[in-house]
Order: sequence, then C-alpha cells, then structure tokens
Amino acid sequence: ASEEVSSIKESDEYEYVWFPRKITDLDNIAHRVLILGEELDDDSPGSNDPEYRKRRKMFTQVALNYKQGTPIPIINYLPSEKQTWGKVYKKLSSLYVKYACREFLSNFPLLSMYCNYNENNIPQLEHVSAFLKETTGFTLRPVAGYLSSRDFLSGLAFRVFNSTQYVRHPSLPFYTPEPDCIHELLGHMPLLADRNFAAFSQEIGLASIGASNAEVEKLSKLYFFTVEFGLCRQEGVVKAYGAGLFSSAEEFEHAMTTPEKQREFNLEQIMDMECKVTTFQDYYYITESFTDAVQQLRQYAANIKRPFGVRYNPYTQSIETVSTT
Ligand code: TIH
Ligand code: FE2
Repeated sequence: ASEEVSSIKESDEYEYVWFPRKITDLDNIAHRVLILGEELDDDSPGSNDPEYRKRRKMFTQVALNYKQGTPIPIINYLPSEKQTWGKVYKKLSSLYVKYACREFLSNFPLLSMYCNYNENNIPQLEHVSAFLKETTGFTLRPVAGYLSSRDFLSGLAFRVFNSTQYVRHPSLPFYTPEPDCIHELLGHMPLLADRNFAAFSQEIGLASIGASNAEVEKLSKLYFFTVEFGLCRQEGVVKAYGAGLFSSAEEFEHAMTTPEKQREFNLEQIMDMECKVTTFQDYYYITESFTDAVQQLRQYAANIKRPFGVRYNPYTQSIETVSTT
C-alpha cells in the first residue's frame, strides 16, 4: 500500500499522504484500530469481565478477516446481548417519537420491515448493508473498534460505512464510551438510508482524501458535531439527527431537555471544541436543516488546500484525482 500523493501543509512543504484509491484498498485500513476490543482501557465497561473480553476477541477476528465485497458474517448473538439490545431499544423508542427528526422517523419503520429491527432481534450487518445498498448505495464493513479519523472518513468517500458488530457491556446500557452495534444500528443506519444524508456523508469523506492531518482533524470535528451529535430545527422545533444521541438514552434525554446546552451551528466554534467520548458533550449544535449543514461543509471543503481535486467514480468504485493547476 504505497501509492502516495502530496498535499500541502500550512508551511507549504509537501506531506505525503496515502489514501485508498479503490474500494478494495479499504482492506488495508481495517486493522488500524485505535482501541482494540481486546485491549480495553482499564476504566472501560467490561474491561474486568473475562467472558466479555473473550467475546470481543471473536468480533475482532471477524473484522480483521473481512475482505471487501464478501458477505459480512452472520452473528449468533447471545441471550445476554439480545437482552441488552431489547432494553436499549425499548427505552430509546419512546424518545424517538418525541425528539427524532422526520428523516429518522420515516426510515425507522423501513428497517423494521426489511432488516428485522425489533425489540427481540439484533439486526445483522449483512442484511442492513444489502438494504442500504438498494436505498442509497451505502454498504457496511465490520470493524474491530475506533478507526483513526482519517481512515474512518476515507471509507465514507466510497459510501462505505465502517461498523462495529459487538454489543456494549450490559453494565452500562444507556451510555457507552465506545461505539457498538447498537450505536451503529439505531444511530447511524436510519439516516444512511436518507439520500441527502448519504450524499453529505460521502462529501465529508471525499473532502478528507489527501488532506493534511490538521484538515482531517477539523473535518472529524465537523462530522462529530453534525453526524454524531447534531440537532436541527423542524417546523420551529429542535429535533435530533445525531447518531450518538439516537443510541444513548441518557445523553439523548439530556441534550433535548437542556436548552442551555443547545447552540446555533457555528463552524468556527465547532473547530475549537473538544470531541468527548467518555462524557456528554459541552454543547449540541443546531442547523436549520441537513441542506444547511451540507452547504456549510461545501464552503469549508472548498478551502482545503490540496494540489489536486478528487471525485468518486461509481463505475469503477475508485477515487480519481484531477489536476487543479
Ligand atoms: N455514547 C454512545 C452510546 O452510548 O451509544 C456511543 C458513541 C461513542 C462515540 C460516539 S457515540
Ligand atoms: Fe458513530
């Protein structure tokens, strides 16, 4: 994996950044996870539970062995995992009706219908991936844990979403610091089935290709405060569209019932914010709509310095660079 391109740093030096060119190159980034399931932090839920750690190892193996384009292995979820799912599903369902944006609410029933989302069943990534492929062209890949921002965003450029497959530890069902399949399935999937949202996700991904580390960090903040924790206004009422809210009953309720923590979307402010994964966010940002968020992103992306332009070729599933000089 060594096709290299140059990108311009603030200092105008060239920095060589590798990026995936074809969709199968994504196999090269899958193993670069930051927090591996089997090396859980000491204070992470489940780190002192040997059975849980063993189970996580199995999921890590599935993710590391996965090859682009092959079916995602079907998991036989344990009764304890199904129980956690059911508990979270039930609690969150009552919050969706009150606080979720309309795009979420219109897609959720489709997931029940086509992907067997219900209180008693943990949907399979393979089935959800097939559904998304037909609705927005997104597909899923199993991943062992947190990828670096650069690796995660580059998947989006191909309309590929890296998704964890393990279930959070039962000790903390309503808020977990690590993404798990409950977060992906309830949080991300309903919006990845929305055309505008899918396009937005891919645009963030393309903007990250070949960009400097500093730019990628900024893009990941933008992603975090929109896709993960974003709020929007619909018919004058503040609603949620962030996946991190849709999967955490505790933070969801908190964000929606604490108006002093809701702020109007402000790109500069967001770039100075810290992304928190072990505690609630300091603020949740409200955009007028997705279209509004997309426009803000486009403006931002247009100013990213790169010595080339990028576009995605869906026929060959590859990223093409185009000369801008
Ligand atoms: N805190 C989220 C949840 O409890 O579902 C999981 C997330 C981790 C990172 C972003 S969202
Ligand atoms: Fe997420």
